[in-house]
Amino acid sequence: QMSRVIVLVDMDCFYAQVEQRDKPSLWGKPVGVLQYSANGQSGLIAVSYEARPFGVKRGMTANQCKELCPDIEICLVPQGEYADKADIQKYRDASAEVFAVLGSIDSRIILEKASVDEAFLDCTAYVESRVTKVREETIQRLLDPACLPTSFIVDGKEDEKDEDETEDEEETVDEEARLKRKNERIEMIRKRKIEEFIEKCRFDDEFLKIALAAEFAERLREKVREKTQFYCSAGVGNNKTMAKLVCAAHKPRKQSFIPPGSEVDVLRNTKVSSVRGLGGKLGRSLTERLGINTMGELYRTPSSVLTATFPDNAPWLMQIARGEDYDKVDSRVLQRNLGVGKNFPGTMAIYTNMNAKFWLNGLTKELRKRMADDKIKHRRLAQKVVVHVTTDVSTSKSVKVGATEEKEGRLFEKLWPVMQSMRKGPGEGWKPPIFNISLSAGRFLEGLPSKENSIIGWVERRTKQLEEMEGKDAVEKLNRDAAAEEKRRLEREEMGEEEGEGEEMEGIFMVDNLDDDDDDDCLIVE
Ligand code: TTP
Ligand code: CA
Ligand code: CA
Repeated sequence: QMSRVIVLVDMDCFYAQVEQRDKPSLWGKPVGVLQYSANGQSGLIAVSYEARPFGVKRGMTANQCKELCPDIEICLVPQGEYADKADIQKYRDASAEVFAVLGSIDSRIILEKASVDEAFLDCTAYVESRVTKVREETIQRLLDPACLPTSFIVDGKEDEKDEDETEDEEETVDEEARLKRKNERIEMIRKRKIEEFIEKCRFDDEFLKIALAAEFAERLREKVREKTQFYCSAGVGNNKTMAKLVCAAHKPRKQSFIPPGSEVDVLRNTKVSSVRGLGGKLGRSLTERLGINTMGELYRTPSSVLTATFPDNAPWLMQIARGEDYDKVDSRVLQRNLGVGKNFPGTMAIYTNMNAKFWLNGLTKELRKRMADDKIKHRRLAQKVVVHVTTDVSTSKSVKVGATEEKEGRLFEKLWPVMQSMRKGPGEGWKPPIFNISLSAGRFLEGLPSKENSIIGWVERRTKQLEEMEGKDAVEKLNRDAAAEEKRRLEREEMGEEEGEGEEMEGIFMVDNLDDDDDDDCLIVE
Protein backbone atom coordinates (compact mmCIF):
# COMPACT_ATOMS: atom_id res chain seq x y z
CA GLN A 1 0.00 0.00 0.00
CA MET A 2 1.58 3.21 -1.16
CA SER A 3 1.25 6.00 1.35
CA ARG A 4 0.79 9.50 0.08
CA VAL A 5 1.31 12.97 1.43
CA ILE A 6 -1.37 15.46 0.54
CA VAL A 7 -1.60 19.17 1.27
CA LEU A 8 -4.86 21.10 1.01
CA VAL A 9 -4.50 24.86 0.71
CA ASP A 10 -7.56 27.00 1.38
CA MET A 11 -7.59 30.79 1.19
CA ASP A 12 -8.83 32.61 4.29
CA CYS A 13 -12.13 34.49 3.84
CA PHE A 14 -11.16 34.70 0.21
CA TYR A 15 -13.53 37.24 -1.34
CA ALA A 16 -13.10 39.45 1.73
CA GLN A 17 -9.32 39.42 1.24
CA VAL A 18 -9.77 40.35 -2.42
CA GLU A 19 -11.74 43.39 -1.26
CA GLN A 20 -9.13 44.18 1.38
CA ARG A 21 -6.37 44.08 -1.19
CA ASP A 22 -8.41 46.33 -3.51
CA LYS A 23 -8.84 48.81 -0.70
CA PRO A 24 -5.91 48.41 1.69
CA SER A 25 -7.50 50.55 4.40
CA LEU A 26 -9.78 47.53 4.96
CA TRP A 27 -6.98 45.21 6.11
CA GLY A 28 -7.45 44.35 9.77
CA LYS A 29 -11.05 45.58 9.74
CA PRO A 30 -14.33 43.69 9.89
CA VAL A 31 -15.40 43.26 6.28
CA GLY A 32 -18.37 41.54 4.72
CA VAL A 33 -18.84 40.85 1.02
CA LEU A 34 -22.46 41.22 0.05
CA GLN A 35 -24.00 39.74 -3.01
CA TYR A 36 -26.78 42.09 -3.92
CA SER A 37 -29.77 40.71 -5.66
CA ALA A 38 -32.77 42.57 -7.05
CA ASN A 39 -35.15 40.02 -5.59
CA GLY A 40 -34.21 41.04 -2.06
CA GLN A 41 -32.25 37.89 -1.43
CA SER A 42 -28.98 39.73 -0.89
CA GLY A 43 -26.68 38.17 1.64
CA LEU A 44 -23.07 37.94 2.75
CA ILE A 45 -20.95 35.48 0.87
CA ALA A 46 -17.67 36.15 2.69
CA VAL A 47 -16.83 37.48 6.14
CA SER A 48 -13.38 38.65 7.28
CA TYR A 49 -12.03 37.07 10.47
CA GLU A 50 -12.20 40.44 12.24
CA ALA A 51 -15.99 40.34 11.87
CA ARG A 52 -16.46 36.74 12.97
CA PRO A 53 -16.17 37.27 16.75
CA PHE A 54 -19.23 39.51 16.47
CA GLY A 55 -21.24 36.58 15.18
CA VAL A 56 -21.38 37.80 11.60
CA LYS A 57 -22.00 34.84 9.33
CA ARG A 58 -22.34 34.00 5.68
CA GLY A 59 -25.91 34.37 4.46
CA MET A 60 -26.76 37.33 6.71
CA THR A 61 -28.23 40.50 5.25
CA ALA A 62 -26.48 43.88 5.51
CA ASN A 63 -28.87 44.92 8.28
CA GLN A 64 -28.37 41.77 10.29
CA CYS A 65 -24.61 42.12 10.34
CA LYS A 66 -24.65 45.88 11.00
CA GLU A 67 -26.68 45.12 14.08
CA LEU A 68 -24.09 42.65 15.33
CA CYS A 69 -21.06 44.63 14.20
CA PRO A 70 -21.80 48.32 13.58
CA ASP A 71 -18.29 49.03 12.25
CA ILE A 72 -18.40 46.36 9.57
CA GLU A 73 -17.45 47.52 6.08
CA ILE A 74 -19.75 46.07 3.46
CA CYS A 75 -18.36 45.51 -0.02
CA LEU A 76 -20.73 44.76 -2.86
CA VAL A 77 -20.11 42.09 -5.44
CA PRO A 78 -20.21 43.83 -8.84
CA GLN A 79 -23.33 43.28 -10.88
CA GLY A 80 -23.15 41.07 -13.93
CA GLU A 81 -24.40 41.87 -17.38
CA TYR A 82 -27.24 39.41 -17.61
CA ALA A 83 -30.06 37.95 -15.60
CA ASP A 84 -29.48 39.87 -12.41
CA LYS A 85 -26.28 37.97 -11.91
CA ALA A 86 -23.26 38.83 -9.87
CA ASP A 87 -19.99 39.37 -11.66
CA ILE A 88 -17.39 37.38 -9.81
CA GLN A 89 -14.70 37.84 -12.44
CA LYS A 90 -12.42 39.78 -10.13
CA TYR A 91 -12.44 36.95 -7.58
CA ARG A 92 -11.74 34.46 -10.35
CA ASP A 93 -8.81 36.56 -11.51
CA ALA A 94 -7.47 36.70 -7.96
CA SER A 95 -7.89 32.94 -7.80
CA ALA A 96 -5.87 32.56 -10.99
CA GLU A 97 -3.05 34.56 -9.40
CA VAL A 98 -3.00 32.20 -6.46
CA PHE A 99 -2.99 29.14 -8.69
CA ALA A 100 -0.15 30.57 -10.71
CA VAL A 101 1.94 30.58 -7.53
CA LEU A 102 0.80 27.13 -6.42
CA GLY A 103 1.60 25.69 -9.81
CA SER A 104 5.04 27.18 -10.13
CA ILE A 105 6.61 25.92 -6.96
CA ASP A 106 7.91 22.45 -7.80
CA SER A 107 7.36 20.31 -10.87
CA ARG A 108 7.16 17.11 -8.79
CA ILE A 109 3.98 18.32 -7.15
CA ILE A 110 0.60 17.40 -8.61
CA LEU A 111 -1.84 20.29 -8.31
CA GLU A 112 -5.60 19.93 -8.40
CA LYS A 113 -7.89 22.90 -8.24
CA ALA A 114 -10.73 21.91 -5.94
CA SER A 115 -12.62 25.21 -5.97
CA VAL A 116 -12.10 28.91 -6.53
CA ASP A 117 -9.96 29.21 -3.39
CA GLU A 118 -8.80 25.70 -2.68
CA ALA A 119 -6.27 23.24 -4.05
CA PHE A 120 -5.00 19.77 -3.31
CA LEU A 121 -1.30 19.16 -3.77
CA ASP A 122 0.10 15.66 -3.92
CA CYS A 123 3.57 16.09 -2.43
CA THR A 124 4.49 12.39 -2.26
CA ALA A 125 7.23 12.43 -4.87
CA TYR A 126 8.58 15.72 -3.57
CA VAL A 127 8.90 14.67 0.07
CA GLU A 128 10.17 11.22 -0.82
CA SER A 129 13.03 12.80 -2.69
CA ARG A 130 13.89 14.69 0.48
CA VAL A 131 13.47 11.88 3.00
CA THR A 132 16.65 10.29 1.75
CA LYS A 133 18.68 13.39 2.54
CA VAL A 134 20.87 13.44 5.65
CA ARG A 135 18.40 12.71 8.40
CA GLU A 136 20.00 14.39 11.39
CA GLU A 137 20.43 17.62 9.50
CA THR A 138 16.80 17.53 8.43
CA ILE A 139 15.61 16.88 11.98
CA GLN A 140 17.66 19.78 13.32
CA ARG A 141 16.20 22.07 10.70
CA LEU A 142 12.65 20.96 11.50
CA LEU A 143 13.24 21.49 15.22
CA ASP A 144 14.07 25.15 14.63
CA PRO A 145 10.97 27.06 15.80
CA ALA A 146 11.18 29.21 12.67
CA CYS A 147 10.66 26.18 10.46
CA LEU A 148 7.04 25.44 11.35
CA PRO A 149 5.93 28.79 12.80
CA THR A 150 2.20 28.48 12.09
CA SER A 151 1.80 24.71 12.37
CA PHE A 152 -0.46 22.81 14.72
CA ILE A 153 -0.68 19.09 15.39
CA VAL A 154 -4.20 17.73 15.26
CA ASP A 155 -4.26 14.33 16.93
CA GLY A 156 -7.80 14.08 18.29
CA LYS A 157 -6.62 14.41 21.89
CA GLU A 158 -8.33 17.14 23.88
CA ASP A 159 -6.16 20.15 24.67
CA GLU A 160 -8.93 22.30 25.99
CA LYS A 161 -8.59 20.81 29.46
CA ASP A 162 -5.15 22.30 29.94
CA GLU A 163 -6.51 25.64 28.86
CA ASP A 164 -9.45 25.80 31.24
CA GLU A 165 -7.83 24.41 34.36
CA THR A 166 -5.93 27.54 35.23
CA GLU A 167 -8.90 29.80 34.64
CA ASP A 168 -9.93 30.12 38.32
CA GLU A 169 -6.58 31.19 39.71
CA GLU A 170 -6.61 34.18 37.45
CA GLU A 171 -9.87 35.80 38.36
CA THR A 172 -8.14 38.96 39.60
CA VAL A 173 -6.26 39.52 36.38
CA ASP A 174 -7.89 41.72 33.79
CA GLU A 175 -9.27 40.38 30.55
CA GLU A 176 -6.33 41.42 28.43
CA ALA A 177 -3.80 39.71 30.63
CA ARG A 178 -5.97 36.61 30.81
CA LEU A 179 -6.13 36.44 27.04
CA LYS A 180 -2.40 36.87 26.82
CA ARG A 181 -1.81 34.02 29.25
CA LYS A 182 -4.22 31.85 27.35
CA ASN A 183 -2.42 32.49 24.07
CA GLU A 184 0.90 31.77 25.69
CA ARG A 185 -0.47 28.47 26.91
CA ILE A 186 -1.74 27.57 23.45
CA GLU A 187 1.64 28.46 21.98
CA MET A 188 3.42 26.33 24.57
CA ILE A 189 1.27 23.29 23.83
CA ARG A 190 1.70 23.88 20.11
CA LYS A 191 5.48 23.90 20.38
CA ARG A 192 5.60 20.89 22.68
CA LYS A 193 3.47 18.84 20.30
CA ILE A 194 5.55 19.85 17.31
CA GLU A 195 8.73 18.82 19.12
CA GLU A 196 7.23 15.46 20.04
CA PHE A 197 6.24 14.98 16.43
CA ILE A 198 9.69 15.83 15.09
CA GLU A 199 11.31 13.46 17.58
CA LYS A 200 9.24 10.65 16.08
CA CYS A 201 10.63 11.59 12.67
CA ARG A 202 13.97 10.18 13.72
CA PHE A 203 12.58 6.66 13.63
CA ASP A 204 9.54 6.84 11.42
CA ASP A 205 9.60 7.89 7.78
CA GLU A 206 5.84 8.35 7.69
CA PHE A 207 6.18 11.07 10.33
CA LEU A 208 9.15 12.58 8.56
CA LYS A 209 7.26 12.80 5.26
CA ILE A 210 4.38 14.63 6.89
CA ALA A 211 6.77 17.02 8.63
CA LEU A 212 8.57 17.72 5.37
CA ALA A 213 5.25 18.41 3.66
CA ALA A 214 4.31 20.76 6.49
CA GLU A 215 7.60 22.58 6.08
CA PHE A 216 6.89 22.82 2.38
CA ALA A 217 3.36 24.13 3.07
CA GLU A 218 4.73 26.84 5.36
CA ARG A 219 6.99 28.07 2.59
CA LEU A 220 4.32 27.74 -0.04
CA ARG A 221 1.90 29.84 1.99
CA GLU A 222 4.59 32.41 2.57
CA LYS A 223 5.17 32.56 -1.17
CA VAL A 224 1.47 32.97 -1.91
CA ARG A 225 1.40 35.80 0.59
CA GLU A 226 4.47 37.41 -0.93
CA LYS A 227 3.20 37.25 -4.50
CA THR A 228 -0.49 37.97 -3.98
CA GLN A 229 -0.76 39.54 -0.50
CA PHE A 230 -3.32 36.87 0.41
CA TYR A 231 -3.21 34.74 3.53
CA CYS A 232 -4.22 31.11 3.45
CA SER A 233 -4.41 28.04 5.65
CA ALA A 234 -3.39 24.47 4.95
CA GLY A 235 -3.94 20.91 6.09
CA VAL A 236 -1.50 18.04 5.67
CA GLY A 237 -2.45 14.38 5.79
CA ASN A 238 -2.12 11.03 4.12
CA ASN A 239 -5.09 11.63 1.86
CA LYS A 240 -7.42 14.30 0.57
CA THR A 241 -10.15 13.76 3.13
CA MET A 242 -7.85 14.10 6.14
CA ALA A 243 -5.93 17.04 4.66
CA LYS A 244 -9.17 18.91 4.02
CA LEU A 245 -10.57 18.05 7.42
CA VAL A 246 -7.59 19.28 9.45
CA CYS A 247 -7.17 22.41 7.38
CA ALA A 248 -10.33 23.68 9.06
CA ALA A 249 -8.98 22.91 12.54
CA HIS A 250 -6.81 26.02 12.77
CA LYS A 251 -7.70 29.00 10.67
CA PRO A 252 -6.87 31.68 9.54
CA ARG A 253 -3.19 32.00 8.64
CA LYS A 254 -2.33 28.63 10.15
CA GLN A 255 -1.85 25.05 9.12
CA SER A 256 -2.45 21.69 10.71
CA PHE A 257 -1.20 18.17 10.33
CA ILE A 258 -2.03 14.72 11.63
CA PRO A 259 0.35 12.24 13.21
CA PRO A 260 0.15 9.11 11.04
CA GLY A 261 -2.06 6.61 12.82
CA SER A 262 -4.16 9.23 14.61
CA GLU A 263 -6.77 9.43 11.86
CA VAL A 264 -9.46 7.50 13.74
CA ASP A 265 -8.89 9.63 16.86
CA VAL A 266 -9.15 12.82 14.84
CA LEU A 267 -12.36 11.61 13.22
CA ARG A 268 -13.99 10.34 16.42
CA ASN A 269 -15.95 13.47 17.30
CA THR A 270 -16.13 14.86 13.79
CA LYS A 271 -19.62 15.49 12.45
CA VAL A 272 -20.35 13.31 9.45
CA SER A 273 -21.37 16.38 7.44
CA SER A 274 -17.94 18.00 7.88
CA VAL A 275 -16.24 15.21 5.99
CA ARG A 276 -15.47 15.59 2.32
CA GLY A 277 -17.97 13.52 0.37
CA LEU A 278 -20.48 13.37 3.21
CA GLY A 279 -21.70 16.96 3.06
CA GLY A 280 -24.67 16.04 0.88
CA LYS A 281 -27.40 13.48 0.64
CA LEU A 282 -25.35 10.45 1.61
CA GLY A 283 -24.23 12.10 4.86
CA ARG A 284 -27.78 13.15 5.62
CA SER A 285 -29.17 9.71 5.02
CA LEU A 286 -26.57 8.22 7.38
CA THR A 287 -28.15 10.34 10.08
CA GLU A 288 -31.73 9.85 8.96
CA ARG A 289 -31.62 6.12 8.35
CA LEU A 290 -29.08 4.92 10.90
CA GLY A 291 -28.91 7.77 13.42
CA ILE A 292 -25.21 8.23 12.73
CA ASN A 293 -24.03 11.75 13.56
CA THR A 294 -20.30 11.45 14.05
CA MET A 295 -17.51 9.63 12.26
CA GLY A 296 -16.87 7.72 15.48
CA GLU A 297 -20.40 6.35 15.32
CA LEU A 298 -19.89 5.44 11.68
CA TYR A 299 -16.66 3.65 12.61
CA ARG A 300 -18.47 1.58 15.23
CA THR A 301 -21.38 0.67 12.96
CA PRO A 302 -21.16 -3.01 12.01
CA SER A 303 -20.31 -3.50 8.37
CA SER A 304 -23.35 -5.79 7.97
CA VAL A 305 -25.62 -2.89 8.90
CA LEU A 306 -23.90 -0.51 6.50
CA THR A 307 -23.97 -3.06 3.71
CA ALA A 308 -27.68 -3.71 4.23
CA THR A 309 -28.55 -0.02 4.18
CA PHE A 310 -26.03 1.34 1.66
CA PRO A 311 -25.05 -1.65 -0.49
CA ASP A 312 -22.99 0.33 -2.98
CA ASN A 313 -21.40 2.85 -0.68
CA ALA A 314 -20.67 0.64 2.32
CA PRO A 315 -17.07 -0.19 1.40
CA TRP A 316 -16.25 3.45 0.80
CA LEU A 317 -18.00 4.52 4.02
CA MET A 318 -15.99 2.00 6.04
CA GLN A 319 -12.76 3.23 4.48
CA ILE A 320 -13.54 6.85 5.21
CA ALA A 321 -14.47 6.02 8.80
CA ARG A 322 -10.98 4.54 9.21
CA GLY A 323 -9.52 7.73 7.75
CA GLU A 324 -8.60 6.04 4.48
CA ASP A 325 -9.27 7.67 1.16
CA TYR A 326 -7.83 6.51 -2.14
CA ASP A 327 -9.14 9.36 -4.25
CA LYS A 328 -6.13 10.62 -6.10
CA VAL A 329 -5.08 14.16 -6.76
CA ASP A 330 -5.94 14.93 -10.37
CA SER A 331 -3.60 17.20 -12.18
CA ARG A 332 -6.35 19.59 -13.04
CA VAL A 333 -6.27 23.32 -13.01
CA LEU A 334 -9.24 23.84 -15.29
CA GLN A 335 -12.81 23.60 -14.16
CA ARG A 336 -14.67 20.51 -15.22
CA ASN A 337 -17.88 22.44 -15.64
CA LEU A 338 -18.90 25.99 -16.29
CA GLY A 339 -22.03 26.76 -14.39
CA VAL A 340 -24.51 29.55 -13.92
CA GLY A 341 -27.67 29.48 -11.92
CA LYS A 342 -30.21 31.39 -9.98
CA ASN A 343 -32.55 30.78 -7.09
CA PHE A 344 -36.11 32.04 -6.98
CA PRO A 345 -36.99 31.71 -3.33
CA GLY A 346 -40.37 32.29 -1.71
CA THR A 347 -42.51 34.73 -3.59
CA MET A 348 -39.93 34.98 -6.35
CA ALA A 349 -40.81 31.48 -7.53
CA ILE A 350 -41.56 31.18 -11.24
CA TYR A 351 -45.11 30.21 -12.13
CA THR A 352 -45.45 31.27 -15.76
CA ASN A 353 -43.80 29.85 -18.80
CA MET A 354 -43.07 33.37 -20.02
CA ASN A 355 -41.11 34.11 -16.89
CA ALA A 356 -39.28 30.80 -17.17
CA LYS A 357 -38.35 31.69 -20.73
CA PHE A 358 -37.06 35.09 -19.66
CA TRP A 359 -34.74 33.67 -17.02
CA LEU A 360 -33.55 30.75 -19.11
CA ASN A 361 -32.66 33.24 -21.80
CA GLY A 362 -30.69 35.42 -19.39
CA LEU A 363 -28.85 32.49 -17.88
CA THR A 364 -28.11 31.08 -21.32
CA LYS A 365 -26.53 34.38 -22.37
CA GLU A 366 -24.42 34.37 -19.24
CA LEU A 367 -23.35 30.79 -19.87
CA ARG A 368 -22.50 31.54 -23.50
CA LYS A 369 -20.33 34.39 -22.37
CA ARG A 370 -18.45 32.13 -19.98
CA MET A 371 -18.12 29.39 -22.59
CA ALA A 372 -16.71 31.89 -25.04
CA ASP A 373 -14.17 33.19 -22.50
CA ASP A 374 -13.26 29.67 -21.60
CA LYS A 375 -12.84 28.68 -25.20
CA ILE A 376 -10.36 31.44 -25.87
CA LYS A 377 -8.46 30.92 -22.65
CA HIS A 378 -8.32 27.15 -22.62
CA ARG A 379 -8.90 26.26 -26.25
CA ARG A 380 -11.64 23.78 -25.56
CA LEU A 381 -15.29 23.38 -26.39
CA ALA A 382 -18.08 22.03 -24.23
CA GLN A 383 -19.96 19.11 -25.75
CA LYS A 384 -22.73 18.97 -23.21
CA VAL A 385 -24.99 21.36 -21.37
CA VAL A 386 -27.07 20.23 -18.41
CA VAL A 387 -30.28 22.05 -17.53
CA HIS A 388 -31.25 21.74 -13.86
CA VAL A 389 -34.68 22.83 -12.74
CA THR A 390 -35.86 22.69 -9.15
CA THR A 391 -39.56 22.71 -8.39
CA ASP A 392 -40.72 20.47 -5.57
CA VAL A 393 -38.09 18.12 -6.92
CA SER A 394 -34.84 18.63 -8.76
CA THR A 395 -34.61 17.40 -12.31
CA SER A 396 -31.87 17.72 -14.82
CA LYS A 397 -31.45 16.87 -18.45
CA SER A 398 -28.44 17.12 -20.64
CA VAL A 399 -28.14 18.08 -24.30
CA LYS A 400 -25.33 17.64 -26.73
CA VAL A 401 -23.96 20.92 -27.99
CA GLY A 402 -21.30 21.84 -30.50
CA ALA A 403 -20.01 24.59 -32.71
CA THR A 404 -23.54 25.32 -34.02
CA GLU A 405 -24.67 26.43 -30.60
CA GLU A 406 -22.01 29.09 -30.45
CA LYS A 407 -24.12 31.29 -32.72
CA GLU A 408 -26.19 33.93 -31.01
CA GLY A 409 -29.51 32.52 -29.87
CA ARG A 410 -28.84 28.95 -30.95
CA LEU A 411 -28.00 27.63 -27.52
CA PHE A 412 -31.23 29.02 -26.15
CA GLU A 413 -33.17 27.42 -29.01
CA LYS A 414 -31.68 24.13 -27.97
CA LEU A 415 -32.22 24.51 -24.24
CA TRP A 416 -35.72 25.90 -24.20
CA PRO A 417 -37.44 22.74 -25.52
CA VAL A 418 -35.43 20.74 -22.98
CA MET A 419 -36.75 22.88 -20.21
CA GLN A 420 -40.27 22.56 -21.65
CA SER A 421 -39.97 18.81 -21.50
CA MET A 422 -39.37 19.09 -17.77
CA ARG A 423 -42.66 20.87 -17.21
CA LYS A 424 -45.18 18.64 -15.51
CA GLY A 425 -48.94 18.76 -15.75
CA PRO A 426 -51.26 20.44 -18.24
CA GLY A 427 -51.48 24.08 -19.29
CA GLU A 428 -48.86 26.74 -19.81
CA GLY A 429 -47.71 27.30 -16.25
CA TRP A 430 -45.27 25.73 -13.83
CA LYS A 431 -46.97 23.96 -11.01
CA PRO A 432 -45.32 23.46 -8.58
CA PRO A 433 -43.32 26.60 -9.37
CA ILE A 434 -39.62 26.83 -10.12
CA PHE A 435 -37.25 27.68 -7.28
CA ASN A 436 -33.99 27.29 -9.11
CA ILE A 437 -32.69 27.16 -12.66
CA SER A 438 -29.10 26.35 -13.35
CA LEU A 439 -27.07 25.46 -16.40
CA SER A 440 -23.78 23.74 -16.58
CA ALA A 441 -21.57 23.19 -19.58
CA GLY A 442 -19.13 20.32 -19.52
CA ARG A 443 -17.52 17.36 -21.23
CA PHE A 444 -14.94 19.50 -22.94
CA LEU A 445 -13.25 18.50 -26.14
CA GLU A 446 -9.56 19.04 -26.84
CA GLY A 447 -6.60 18.51 -24.52
CA LEU A 448 -9.02 17.41 -21.87
CA PRO A 449 -7.19 16.95 -18.57
CA SER A 450 -10.21 15.50 -16.82
CA LYS A 451 -10.64 12.76 -19.40
CA GLU A 452 -7.00 11.91 -19.49
CA ASN A 453 -7.07 11.36 -15.75
CA SER A 454 -10.36 9.53 -15.54
CA ILE A 455 -10.66 5.87 -14.86
CA ILE A 456 -11.59 5.39 -18.49
CA GLY A 457 -8.31 6.90 -19.67
CA TRP A 458 -6.46 4.83 -17.15
CA VAL A 459 -8.18 1.66 -18.38
CA GLU A 460 -7.23 2.42 -21.96
CA ARG A 461 -3.59 2.74 -21.06
CA ARG A 462 -3.58 -0.23 -18.71
CA THR A 463 -5.48 -2.43 -21.13
CA LYS A 464 -2.66 -2.28 -23.62
CA GLN A 465 0.00 -2.97 -21.01
CA LEU A 466 -1.87 -5.82 -19.43
CA GLU A 467 -2.88 -7.54 -22.64
CA GLU A 468 0.78 -7.82 -23.41
CA MET A 469 1.69 -8.99 -19.94
CA GLU A 470 -1.14 -11.19 -18.72
CA GLY A 471 -3.58 -11.96 -21.47
CA LYS A 472 -7.30 -11.40 -21.94
CA ASP A 473 -8.71 -12.73 -18.62
CA ALA A 474 -6.83 -10.29 -16.45
CA VAL A 475 -7.89 -7.49 -18.72
CA GLU A 476 -11.54 -8.43 -18.44
CA LYS A 477 -11.33 -8.45 -14.66
CA LEU A 478 -9.67 -5.06 -14.70
CA ASN A 479 -12.43 -3.68 -16.86
CA ARG A 480 -15.09 -5.03 -14.54
CA ASP A 481 -13.35 -3.49 -11.50
CA ALA A 482 -12.95 -0.17 -13.21
CA ALA A 483 -16.54 -0.16 -14.42
CA ALA A 484 -17.76 -0.91 -10.90
CA GLU A 485 -15.58 1.83 -9.47
CA GLU A 486 -16.77 4.33 -12.07
CA LYS A 487 -20.38 3.39 -11.34
CA ARG A 488 -19.88 3.95 -7.61
CA ARG A 489 -18.19 7.26 -8.27
CA LEU A 490 -21.06 8.41 -10.47
CA GLU A 491 -23.58 7.33 -7.86
CA ARG A 492 -21.77 9.25 -5.17
CA GLU A 493 -21.71 12.26 -7.44
CA GLU A 494 -25.40 11.86 -8.12
CA MET A 495 -26.13 11.67 -4.43
CA GLY A 496 -24.77 15.17 -4.32
CA GLU A 497 -21.82 14.49 -2.14
CA GLU A 498 -19.41 16.30 -4.34
CA GLU A 499 -21.45 19.42 -3.86
CA GLY A 500 -19.33 22.47 -4.25
CA GLU A 501 -16.21 20.56 -5.00
CA GLY A 502 -15.66 19.60 -8.61
CA GLU A 503 -18.36 21.68 -10.07
CA GLU A 504 -18.09 25.41 -10.13
CA MET A 505 -21.37 27.23 -10.01
CA GLU A 506 -21.70 30.85 -9.30
CA GLY A 507 -24.45 33.01 -8.01
CA ILE A 508 -26.70 30.29 -6.74
CA PHE A 509 -28.22 30.95 -3.41
CA MET A 510 -29.19 27.64 -1.92
CA VAL A 511 -31.87 29.08 0.29
CA ASP A 512 -32.47 25.81 2.15
CA ASN A 513 -29.15 26.24 3.82
CA LEU A 514 -29.66 29.80 4.98
CA ASP A 515 -30.76 28.74 8.45
CA ASP A 516 -27.97 26.30 8.82
CA ASP A 517 -25.33 27.67 11.13
CA ASP A 518 -22.80 25.26 9.79
CA ASP A 519 -20.23 27.44 8.07
CA ASP A 520 -19.18 24.65 5.78
CA ASP A 521 -22.52 24.50 4.06
CA CYS A 522 -22.61 26.13 0.69
CA LEU A 523 -25.05 28.90 0.02
CA ILE A 524 -23.56 29.18 -3.36
CA VAL A 525 -22.06 26.19 -4.94
CA GLU A 526 -18.75 27.27 -6.32
P1 TTP B 1 -14.90 29.31 1.45
O1 TTP B 1 -13.51 28.77 1.32
O2 TTP B 1 -15.96 28.35 1.83
O3 TTP B 1 -14.95 30.43 2.59
P2 TTP B 1 -14.00 31.69 2.81
O4 TTP B 1 -12.75 31.58 2.05
O5 TTP B 1 -14.80 32.93 2.62
O6 TTP B 1 -13.69 31.60 4.37
P3 TTP B 1 -12.77 30.56 5.14
O7 TTP B 1 -11.63 31.36 5.68
O8 TTP B 1 -13.63 30.03 6.23
O9 TTP B 1 -12.33 29.51 4.18
O10 TTP B 1 -15.32 30.02 0.12
C1 TTP B 1 -14.40 30.72 -0.69
C2 TTP B 1 -15.08 31.88 -1.37
O11 TTP B 1 -16.12 31.39 -2.23
C3 TTP B 1 -15.73 32.84 -0.41
O12 TTP B 1 -14.83 33.84 0.03
C4 TTP B 1 -16.88 33.37 -1.20
C5 TTP B 1 -17.23 32.27 -2.18
N1 TTP B 1 -18.45 31.54 -1.73
C6 TTP B 1 -19.68 31.94 -2.19
O13 TTP B 1 -19.77 32.85 -3.02
N2 TTP B 1 -20.78 31.29 -1.73
C7 TTP B 1 -20.74 30.27 -0.85
O14 TTP B 1 -21.76 29.72 -0.46
C8 TTP B 1 -19.45 29.85 -0.38
C9 TTP B 1 -19.34 28.72 0.60
C10 TTP B 1 -18.34 30.52 -0.84
CA1 CA C 1 -11.54 29.61 2.04
CA1 CA D 1 -12.79 26.86 0.17
